[in-house]
This record gives sequence, C-alpha cells and structure tokens, in this order.
Amino acid sequence: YKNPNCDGNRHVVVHLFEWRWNDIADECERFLGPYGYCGVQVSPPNEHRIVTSPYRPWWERYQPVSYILVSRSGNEQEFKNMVEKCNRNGVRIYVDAVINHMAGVGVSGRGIAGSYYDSGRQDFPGVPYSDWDFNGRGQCSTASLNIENYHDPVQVRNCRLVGLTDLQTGKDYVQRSIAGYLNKLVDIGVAGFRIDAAKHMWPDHIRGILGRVNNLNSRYFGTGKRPFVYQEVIDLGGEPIKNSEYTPIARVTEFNHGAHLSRAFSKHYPLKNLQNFGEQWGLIHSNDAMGFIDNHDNQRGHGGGGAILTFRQSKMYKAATAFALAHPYGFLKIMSSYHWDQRIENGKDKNDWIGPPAYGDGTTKPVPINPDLTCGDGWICEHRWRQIYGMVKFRNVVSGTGLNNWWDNGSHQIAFSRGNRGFVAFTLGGDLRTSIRSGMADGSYCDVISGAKVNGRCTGKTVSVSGGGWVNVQLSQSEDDAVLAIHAESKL
Ligand code: LM2
Ligand code: CA
Repeated sequence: YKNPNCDGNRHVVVHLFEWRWNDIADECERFLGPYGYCGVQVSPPNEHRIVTSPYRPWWERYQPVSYILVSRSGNEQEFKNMVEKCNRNGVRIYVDAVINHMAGVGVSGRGIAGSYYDSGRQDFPGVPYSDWDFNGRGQCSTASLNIENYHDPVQVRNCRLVGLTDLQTGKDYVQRSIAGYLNKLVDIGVAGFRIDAAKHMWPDHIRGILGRVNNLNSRYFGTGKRPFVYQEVIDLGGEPIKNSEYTPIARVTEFNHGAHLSRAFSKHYPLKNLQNFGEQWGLIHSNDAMGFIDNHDNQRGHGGGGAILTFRQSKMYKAATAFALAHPYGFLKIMSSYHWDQRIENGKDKNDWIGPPAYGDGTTKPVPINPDLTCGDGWICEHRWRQIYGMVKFRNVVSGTGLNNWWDNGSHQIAFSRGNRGFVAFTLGGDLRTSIRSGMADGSYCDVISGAKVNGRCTGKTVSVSGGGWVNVQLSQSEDDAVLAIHAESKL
C-alpha cells in the first residue's frame, strides 16, 4: 500500500481541494499531465450532508450520508470521466475516504444525492447502516459519547469525533460496506486512498478493510497492483496514539514534516539546522511518509492547527515548499487552495468554515485559467505557481539521487545538490553571492524559480556552473524569491 502507482517518472501529488470533477479532468489534460504531476487527491466523492448553517461549509463533505458517488464536486458519470481522462494523461486519482464515521448526530433530512438519513437515530438507509452498526454505550465510556480525552486510546477510537456518528469498523457488515465503496472506486480506476481520521480507527480494522479491497484496475495499472494508501494520523507527539501503530499497514501523513519546515522558513531557527532534516528529526521513515507543508485543515486552524505556512505568506511558503521538493524525504503532496477572507478573533478565524467559490445557490464555481497560467475566481492554485511547478519538475529530474554537497554560512543561507542532477540554494538572511560546489556538469542553466526554460531559452536568471561543478550563486535578499534552483533538464 506504500507505492503511489505513479505513471512514469512522476513523484508529486496535488490536493485539488473542493474542485469539481469536470475541472479536475480538464486540469489533468491541460496542466498536471504536461507539468509532470503524479496525481490528485480529490475531495470526498460520496454523498454528504448539505449544511445550511453556516451556509455550505467545506466541512459538510466530512459528514457522509451514503456511498453514492454524488457530491458537491459532481456526479458518478463526471467522476468516471475524470478518472478516465486523468489516467489517460498519466495522472492518478486518490480518493479522500471518510470511513470512520457518518454525519454528525442530531440531524435528519436528505443528503446531496437525495438519500434520507436520520443521524439522531443513527439511520442511514442509503448505505444502509442502522443503529447497531455504530459505537454506543457498550464501546464508548464517555457520558457525551464524544471523545473527551485524547490520552485514552479507546475513547479516541470508539467515541465520536466532534459528534460524528462513529462506525463499528470492526464489524463484518461495516467492513463489507466500506470495502464495497472502496472497490467501486478501485474498479473505476482510482489509484489509492487517503484514509480520513485514521487515528480514530483501530489499526487492525483498517487492515481488515484494506484486505477486502480489490487489486487496481488492470486496464490502467497492470495486474496485481495494490492501491496506494496514506492514513491521516495527526501525531505531533504528546499523545499515546503513535504514527508507528499505522506505518506497518500503509503510509502515514507526517504532520511534523510541514510543521518543522514552516518553523524553519519562518526563521524560528537557522536554516543551517536543516542539514540533517528527516528521520534524525524524529520524523517517521521516509518510505512511510506522506509529507506536506499545509493541508486543508491546518491552513485554517483545524486538525492540530499550529503555525503552518500557507499561500498567505507566499515568499516563505514557496521557499519551504521548494526545500521539501528539493529534499529526498518522503512522498509529497502540494496543497491547492481557494481564497477566503479570514476574520481572526482571539486567535481563531471565525471564517474557518467558508466553502469553495460558489454561486448563490451553493453550486461550486468552475476554475477559470488566466493567460499567465494562474487561476481566477478565488482559486489560488498553488500548484500552478511557477516556483512550485518548477520544483515539482526538479523532484522528477533528481529522483533516485542522494543529497550531496551540503553548504551553509552557519546561519540562514544553505545550498545542496542532488547527485549530478540538481542544485538549490536558499537565503533568508542577506544577499547570497558566492561560488558553491555542486555535482552539476559545467555550463549555463536556467533558474527554475525566477523563470523557466521555454523553447531552449531562459525566461528567468541564467546560472553558470564552471571549474568542475562550481555554481556561481547570485541570490539577493530583495528578490521575489528566497531560492535558486537548477537541474539537468534546465541546462541551456
Ligand atoms: C478529518 N481528519 O481526521 C478531516 O481532515 C477534517 O477536516 C474533518 O473535520 C474530520 N476529520 C472529520 O472527518 C471537519 C471539520 C470539523 C467538522 C467535521 C464534520 O474540521 O469542524 O465538524 O469536518 O463536518 C463540524 C462542526 C462541529 C460539529 C460537527 C458535527 O465544525 O462543530 O461538532 O460538524 O456536527 C458538533
Ligand atoms: Ca472511530
């Protein structure tokens, strides 16, 4: 479950948070395929509640009503078309699987596909699930039936996460229902899953469910391939539930990866400390990790929150992302966000619920593309920022090499090479003008941060390597970016 099943030499996934299936299909063809992205994490494709107070928050999609493939992003036919078109363009689809729970208690009505539900009675005929498929007094000991104490692993698994009706994921019937949903997706041609709220499920239950999942569709993947799985476990230390309970099963989201890099690029400590970044910093093993700077939760203060860099601190964010992409650690995911106006009161964003750009009736807006490759209508599209897609390509080009020729100035200036395939330099403190040893062949290169190599010419800074690998680094503090990067395929 740890192999992402990328097509060809592709190594990075993008989370197109709240995008419609039709837009993702187009994006695979016009951008993600050509620019070397491996795949897309899509928002939950199954039927969810329609929440009207607050009006259509993004988080309504984390309240399942059934496993029918109708959601705010589109219907089943649109989903199938997307998977087909993306696979045809060499881009994989990974589904955010919300399988720990169903909708929050105390509401009834119809989900977005029209299925009736009554979460007060724990009745979800669209699956169907009924009361005895859920954890109750027999399994959860808190009076509220909610998780009240994260130091009690039984509560964390068997009680309700923020009031969400908690499935008995150990039950044969429940496992069969969930596996039925995942198998439907696998048969359509998805390449894997993010397991939402994995920390709230017993590791053995996840193992049991995955054991019931089919091999990937041989039409796209060849025979005998298992889905890629990354389990969402927020382990920032200090709680009894550890990442290490889940790494034997499949990959795990490494929240410390982005947390450390966010702190480093916010200058909480000298960049030179990053010399031994990785497992030596207490991160899980590189081959077990799904790394990222921010995700849809912590960019708005949910799910652990913390001082995470996001698109709002764009210069530092791009530098942190560039470091992550240049460094060999982990398999990486890029966040692609939409804009919302923050309203911070007492350190909390009162607008943290705001859903995607939408029309008055709540339907999600399409993603318009500007001539300069950026997106309009409130879609941020970090994955289309030149500094980010340039480094996604860098990661593909240097794949398989190690980290060599570490250099630092003892403080906020660092540089390193990736074998003889790539070189990066960073400054968060003063101008960086010096020659640094690299593994690169002598010649002229295009810096893929300030520009790109287009038809053999460089639209940004040209960088010369001479004297047997010495890079003439010219990077000033006042530039738009704190990074310079060259790779074997940006040679002019
Ligand atoms: C996740 N990972 O474990 C998701 O990444 C995260 O975004 C989900 O929470 C969570 N688990 C459950 O799938 C989000 C959001 C919550 C929201 C839930 C359910 O962060 O704030 O909870 O989705 O929609 C909302 C209300 C909360 C209420 C709950 C139940 O914010 O106040 O609790 O619904 O009605 C009474
Ligand atoms: Ca649970």
